[in-house]
Amino acid sequence: MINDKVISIILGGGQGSRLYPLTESRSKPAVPIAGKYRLVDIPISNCINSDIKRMFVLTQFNSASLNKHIKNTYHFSFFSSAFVDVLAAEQTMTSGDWFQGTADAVRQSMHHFLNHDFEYALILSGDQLYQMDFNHMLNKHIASGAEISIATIPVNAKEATSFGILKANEESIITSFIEKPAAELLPDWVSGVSDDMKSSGREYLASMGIYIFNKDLLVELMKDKSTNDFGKEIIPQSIEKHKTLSYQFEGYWTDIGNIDSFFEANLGLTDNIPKFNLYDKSRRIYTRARMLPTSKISGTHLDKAVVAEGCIIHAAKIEKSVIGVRSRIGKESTVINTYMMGCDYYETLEEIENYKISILMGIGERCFIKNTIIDKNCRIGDDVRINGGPHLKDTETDTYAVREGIVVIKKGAVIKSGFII
Ligand code: ADQ
Ligand code: ADP
Repeated sequence: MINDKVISIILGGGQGSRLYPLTESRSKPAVPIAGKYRLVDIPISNCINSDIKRMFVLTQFNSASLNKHIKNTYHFSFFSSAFVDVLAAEQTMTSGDWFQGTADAVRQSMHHFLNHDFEYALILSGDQLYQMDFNHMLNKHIASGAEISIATIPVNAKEATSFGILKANEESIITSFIEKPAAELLPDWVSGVSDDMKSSGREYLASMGIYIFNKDLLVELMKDKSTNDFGKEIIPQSIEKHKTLSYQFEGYWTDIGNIDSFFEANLGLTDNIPKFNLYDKSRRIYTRARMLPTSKISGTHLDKAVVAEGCIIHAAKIEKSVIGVRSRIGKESTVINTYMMGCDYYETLEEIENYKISILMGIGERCFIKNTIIDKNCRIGDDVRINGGPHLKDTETDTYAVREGIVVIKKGAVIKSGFII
């Protein structure tokens, strides 16, 4: 089987984290999404659903949270060759640095990959929301005789400046590539996308940052230590020398690399028909089975609410919000346009009675919370008002940050009763 000849390499995140403060105390792949999953569950599930069973997650630092999640979630049969290995930037005889970029991350981990038998390396980003069968791409890659394949998707002019943009010929072979072109360069990069796409303004073909490399070529390219990045160096330098296929993807795909897009992607799950389908049996998204009790909700008007397991909710109203595992929300509180990640554990009745701080985990009574991300294990008192929106300037305190109008309450923060943002 062709999948047995593939290893997948998941790029778990660099230093300058655009998801800060969610990445203040954990590595990017461990960031909780959609109420019960972690970012890394998306690429791993896509691999499992494509029967690609050998996965490496490259991360900048070895967070306890990521290791615990992977160890507790992905148990494969004793007789299977499947594994998910977390490889953190490490000091070796030849390198004492953190990963300098995506290609450097792959280069520094190459000795681990070479312990395995493979012909193709599937390189994936760790911060994208999509469901894709990699076998289609793999089959096209092999059939075309390409040495590199890049998954691509049509995008509009506004999006085009933040992606790698390319042109391909009639055989879908890439003829030119530019990483994140300036807006004034765009007119030269209108590509051969379908009329349908053109009429909806999606005239540019963007790289999804998903690559297949033939092993021999990858080994060769990694020998050149002057290249640190796939998008900036490896891809633009390779297309003239090596046959590179554009594999155009038709489904839903979104990059969730910053707070704004992360927030939108999570709230998108509350749509009547979400673009990202968590209910598809054949493309299941896996995560840790927590064996939590069902959620208990009382006196709450719920409208477009996605509520995970194990919650205890007495709120007056929850609208267009994702409420994560073990969340507790007190009486007469209103939660709108909010992603509440939930809690890692419950406080026992004993702890609650003897609690030194009087603020319990979750949201207290009579609060109003809008346009907010509440990280795990936060304690929000009574009568708190958090009204995020474009009127707020970017700022940061010990307990929260504002990014493009979205208030992010930091993990474990205590917000006193009556506090107003
Ligand atoms: P970006 O997403 O901007 O563009 P980059 O910042 O290199 O590129 O990130 C790619 C992936 O690698 C992300 O998942 C990121 O978290 C991870 N990553 C970054 N640096 C890393 C490091 N040092 N170690 C480990 N992981 C790291 C890329 C391509 C574009 C393409 C977009 C699509 O360069 O051409 O259009 O992806 O999203
Ligand atoms: P995150 O990824 O959100 O940063 P972690 O994965 O590090 O969080 O923590 C989640 C785990 O930590 C849970 O499985 C929970 O069992 C455990 N945990 C953390 N703090 C406590 C605590 N005070 N009491 C009991 N369990 C805890």
